Amino acid sequence: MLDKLKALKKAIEKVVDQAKDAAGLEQVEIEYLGRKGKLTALLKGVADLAEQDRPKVGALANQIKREVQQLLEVKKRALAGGQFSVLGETEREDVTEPGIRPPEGHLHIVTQAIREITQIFSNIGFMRTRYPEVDWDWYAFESLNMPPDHPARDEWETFFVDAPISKKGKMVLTPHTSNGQVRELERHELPVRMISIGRCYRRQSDITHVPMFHQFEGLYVDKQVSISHLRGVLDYFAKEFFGSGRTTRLRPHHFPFTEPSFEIDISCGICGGTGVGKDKQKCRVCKSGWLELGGAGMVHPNVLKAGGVDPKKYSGFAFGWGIERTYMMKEGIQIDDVRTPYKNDLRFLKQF
Ligand code: FA5
Repeated sequence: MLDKLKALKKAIEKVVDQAKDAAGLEQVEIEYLGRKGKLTALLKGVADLAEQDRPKVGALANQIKREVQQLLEVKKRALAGGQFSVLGETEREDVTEPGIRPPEGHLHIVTQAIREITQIFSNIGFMRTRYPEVDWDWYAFESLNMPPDHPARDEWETFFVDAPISKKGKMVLTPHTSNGQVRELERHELPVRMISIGRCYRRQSDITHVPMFHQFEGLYVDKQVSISHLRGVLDYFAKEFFGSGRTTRLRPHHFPFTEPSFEIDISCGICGGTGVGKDKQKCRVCKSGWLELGGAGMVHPNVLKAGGVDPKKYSGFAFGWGIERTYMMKEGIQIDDVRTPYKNDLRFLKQF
């Protein structure tokens, strides 16, 4: 048995050496190591040996099997390497061949909306500004005519930051972009025509609310600014952004930092302003044919004062709208849940 094994090893070494390509080598492997291979048969025969011979012969048989496997592997690599060196000699890279285009992304729909909104307002002289997303309570609430304990603060469901308290109060994740109003007035450059766009944070999540969203805040302060100016600017924006077929309405409302105050609604783009969805049930987005886009009003005298502006000489209007909701209401955009753009589902995002 031992002699047979040694002879077989020699025979394998010879045929492996002579193999010219991968197919030939595979043939050798099948012939000797396959299920019915010659070496496999010898290995099986070890079990029939007398008990005292089995350990010695078994060990040698396994050792030979390992050596043969190694030999095959080395030869396989040698043949593959050879193949590439031949390719290197016979083939050339064609640098004129068109490349493979990598997948290309695009701006997120919120960024697209921010750019469009910025452009529309810049056409009528509003300058884009940015104010902190983490700000003092003074700018987010108190300077806006909302002293501590003012009940209106509840509506903003604010995240407070665990930071040292300063003269300007606690730190908050800004729940609206209105913190930019007094910050802009403090620059003392009148008249003001600001469009401030930024992220806002509130403890809310449902079909029309996300915990992180964006607002654009308009502020116009000059001599003799009236509600007509406010209506004119908002109508201009609505026509530019949504198209002439849509209508807006002002509803009386209360904000502590504007007087009088309004909420602005737009006819719903999902149900066409009817309030009834495709399933003949109430439209799941607006429920009434109108969707609230944001608030607006004439800047409260106390806010002008907090920003160092004399309310006897100057007046102004302000508005703050949600970008996600505004985009949802755009012509042809059928997004029926404000959370969808933030799910990072490429099948959805690729459509825009
Ligand atoms: C305000 O935030 C006021 N600062 C707006 C304002 C500015 C009024 C200037 C007067 C003058 P309100 O809480 O209603 O108001 O939010 C304004 C808009 O932000 C909403 O109409 C909605 O479009 C959007 N919004 C608010 N919360 C969320 C949210 N959690 N997710 C998505 N959008 C939101």
